Parts: sequence; C-alpha cells; structure tokens
Amino acid sequence: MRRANAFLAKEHRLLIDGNWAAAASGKTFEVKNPSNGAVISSVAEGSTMDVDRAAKAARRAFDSGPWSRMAPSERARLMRRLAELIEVNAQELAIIETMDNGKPFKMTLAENVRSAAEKFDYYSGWATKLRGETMEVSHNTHAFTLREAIGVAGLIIPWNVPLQSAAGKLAPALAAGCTAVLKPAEQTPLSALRLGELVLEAGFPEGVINIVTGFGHDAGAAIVDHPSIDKISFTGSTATGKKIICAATGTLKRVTLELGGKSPVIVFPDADVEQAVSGTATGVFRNSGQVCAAGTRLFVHRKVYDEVLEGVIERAKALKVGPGLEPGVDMGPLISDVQHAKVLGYVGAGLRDGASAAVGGNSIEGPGYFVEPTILTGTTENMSVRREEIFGPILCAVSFDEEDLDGIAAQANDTTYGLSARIYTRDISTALKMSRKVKAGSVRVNGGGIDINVPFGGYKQSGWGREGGLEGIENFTELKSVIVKL
Ligand code: TXE
Repeated sequence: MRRANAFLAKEHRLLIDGNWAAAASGKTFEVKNPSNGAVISSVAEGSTMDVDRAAKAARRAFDSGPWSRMAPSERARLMRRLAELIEVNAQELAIIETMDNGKPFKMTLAENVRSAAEKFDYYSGWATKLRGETMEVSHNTHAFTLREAIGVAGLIIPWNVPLQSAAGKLAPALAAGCTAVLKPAEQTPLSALRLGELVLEAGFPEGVINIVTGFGHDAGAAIVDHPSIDKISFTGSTATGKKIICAATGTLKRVTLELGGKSPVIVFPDADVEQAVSGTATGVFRNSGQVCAAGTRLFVHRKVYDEVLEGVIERAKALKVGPGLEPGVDMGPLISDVQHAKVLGYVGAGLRDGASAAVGGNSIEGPGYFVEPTILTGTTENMSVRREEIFGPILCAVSFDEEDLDGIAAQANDTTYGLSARIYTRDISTALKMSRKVKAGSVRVNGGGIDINVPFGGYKQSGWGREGGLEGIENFTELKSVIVKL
C-alpha cells in the first residue's frame, strides 16, 4: 500500500523517447477512484504535439534501430524481463489498478496483473518463431516471403482491464519488431504509467515504447491521424471504432478493432445446471459486467429455465458489492458517473417498457458508482436492454421451447454484435452444431475460458481482426514477397 500511495502521489508525465516529459500544453487532468469518487492522482494531458513527439521517437527507434535491427532473441529477452518485473511488482500494480478502476483486489492481483505478465512472456516466444515461406514458381525463379514488422503501432485501450489491455497490445507489437505509442483510457491511466517505469527498468531502448495519457478526441484522434504511425490497434466502443476507421482512411493505416458485444448464453435442457448457473453468473457479473465478452442475453430451455434462473438469482444475491480494496468484495463499482448513469438508464428503459427485475435493478447508495447485480425477465427482442451493449451487471433472461437449433441460433444471432457465445449442453453433437451456427468470434462450451494462445475477436460490429495466438502477432506484420530471376 505504501509503495502504491507513493506512486499515486508522484507528478505523472508522458513517456516519450525514454524520458518522462510534461505535456507541451502544461495541462494535467485528475484521476478518480470510482469506489468513492475521490481524486487519487493527476496525470499529464497529452495532445497533438505530444503525440507528434512520441510518434517521431517511435519512428526513429524503428527506422534507425535499434529495435527493428535487434535479434528477435534479444527482443524476447527484454520482454521476458518486463514480465518478471510485472510479477515482482504485482501487489503494487494490483493496488494501483484497483484504486483506479474499482474492481476487487483479488481479481486485479490473481487475474489481471498475472495475465499482463503472461502476455509479455507468451509473445516473447513468438518473437523468434515468425517465418516466411518459399513458393514453387517457374524453374528459373526463386520466390519467398518475408514477414516484416509493420512499423510504428498506435495502441489505444479502454478502462475495463487497463494493464491487461496495455500488455495485450504491446506484447505482440514488440514481439513483431514494432515500436509503439500507447494511449491508456483517460479514466484509468495509472497502471500503464507504472508499466512505463518498469519498461525503463527492464532496459528497453529509448523510443521503443512511448506512453501518452490524454483524452480520446484529442490524443487518441492525433494517434489515428499521425502520418508516422502505420497501424492502429484499438479496443473500445463500436461507435469510436467506426470513427477510427473513417479517420484512418486518410493514411490507410492498418486497423485492428476489438469492440463491443451483446453475447448470448444458451442453456440446453440436458446441461449440467450447476455449471450453467455458475458460468452465467460469472460471465455477466465479473468486473461489474464491464467485459466486452460478457454473456448478457441468457436463453434457457423451458424445461430447466426456473432452475437456472433461480440459481443465477441466488448467485447475484450472494455477491458482496463494495470498494475493490475492501476484503471479501466480489464486485466493485462501475468506472464512472457517466457509466453509472448509462447502465441505470438502460435498466429504467427496460422496466418502463414492461420488463421486471427478478433481482436488483437499482443504484446502491454511497459515494461510489455502484449498481446492484440485476436480472431482467419479460424483455422482448426490440427493447434496448436486449439489443444494445450496456456494459454493466445486467442480464436479460429468456426461455425457449424450440428443439430446432436453427431457431435458437436465430435468436442468439439477433444482434449487430458477434464477439462471444456460451453454450451449455452434455451432447457433443449439439455443442458442435451450435458452435457452427452462432455468429461469434469465440464460442465457449460448458465454461471453456479464453486463453492467450487462442485467437479472440469479433464477427459483425464487434470488430476487425483477432488478438491472441499467432494471428495476434501477424496483425503487426506485413507480408513481403520477393521474386528472384535466377
Ligand atoms: O469508450 P471509447 P468509452 C463500450 C461500453 C462503454 C462504451 C463507452 O459499452 O459503455 O463503450 O465507453 C479512446 N479517436 N466499451 O466512452 O470512446 C478513449 O480515450 C481515438 C467496450 O470509454 O471507445 C479510450 O482510450 N481514440 C469496450 C478508448 O478510445 C479515441 C471497452 C475507449 O474509449 C477516440 C470500453 C477517438 N475519436 C468501452 N475517442 C470493449 N470492447 O471492451 C475515444 N478514444
């Protein structure tokens, strides 16, 4: 706690070209703890001029080296060193993250910080394994491909899993040989800044990793516009993703987008009910529902509907909601007053339109931005609670009678999103047939989890491209064909 407090009290600057620098404007902005609304720190408000300095530093580090000229094994060594430093400083990072984001300390420590370290560790392995191929062409020609780093990567991340997102984009970019300009979300810039200190401690060359804190319409937009940046990797809302696509047409940057979701959970009558209940509750209430892949539409066969619903209600009631640093807390606040108003607005609209709250439905008194874990019944497919991403602990439960998989898939697919889906059944054929019918980037059967070695991303308006696995690093490369006349 002492080290985290000392970090929060610092004057937080921008990491540009290996040095901490104040914003060119001299401006700063406040960072709040969503558990109580108190200001815990202030950070530099980077804007266009700062992004320009950061992008030029990253460009130099890429074009003149040393990063893109270092042996991949040497890049991998530095990445592993950074993973170790994250592990060594895990407690401090977890406290910082919990104070900044509000989520339970046990989650930041055991899941988010560990996952951040794992990402650098995992992608350090890929750094030495990228390869091109040779092609059979006419007899007097030799043709092959080179997989080259794309250049400077602009990495724009949200506030729901800040450190994990920073690592999830930096790690594949660095492993590919790219240099980076990272912009954390304005709500949660702190863990990325602590990560920046560890980057320097690990010994990364100047300019390889630059961190510009600031707002989306300003620093974020400047990254998307900057001519020295070759690639944008963005995680955030679908609305902002669309703006980024439009803005990136000016320079035709490569763009990877990991956007919102409205993911279905489908429970068949032969499912292990306990497994379905536990997976559904965790899937929607974890991180206060602020998870892109959260399962927010629950479709249960009529035969087991009451049992499953009752089970998820019990889980919701048993959750201890409170400030993330309080011992035993299972669910923290929402990230901000804005998000709090948004979530309650959706619930209010659903209730006005005729839905009922089987549990929850209200704000929780207090200085922080808390809402009750909520399950709505009686929703219809045209209600905004059923159609739009809420990003809060709100589940819409619906029963179905059909035995026909196409009919069930049609309901599950009735959304503009396509990020994730969960299926519960003991019948392997049902599981595999349904996995093919749902339009989602990830399908989890009987509680299968996400793993860094498995690609993750969206169909439809949930995004472009995949993160994780080999696809995750290939997104930071270009493929060059070389044809030699012998
Ligand atoms: O997202 P934004 P917000 C969804 C969720 C949430 C809603 C709004 O439904 O309620 O989005 O959240 C930067 N050019 N998700 O407003 O705007 C911004 O500074 C470049 C789902 O926070 O997408 C931040 O760093 N960058 C999601 C990041 O984009 C811009 C996670 C995300 O902000 C920019 C978060 C611009 N014009 C929210 N405008 C998920 N997929 O997990 C903003 N930014």
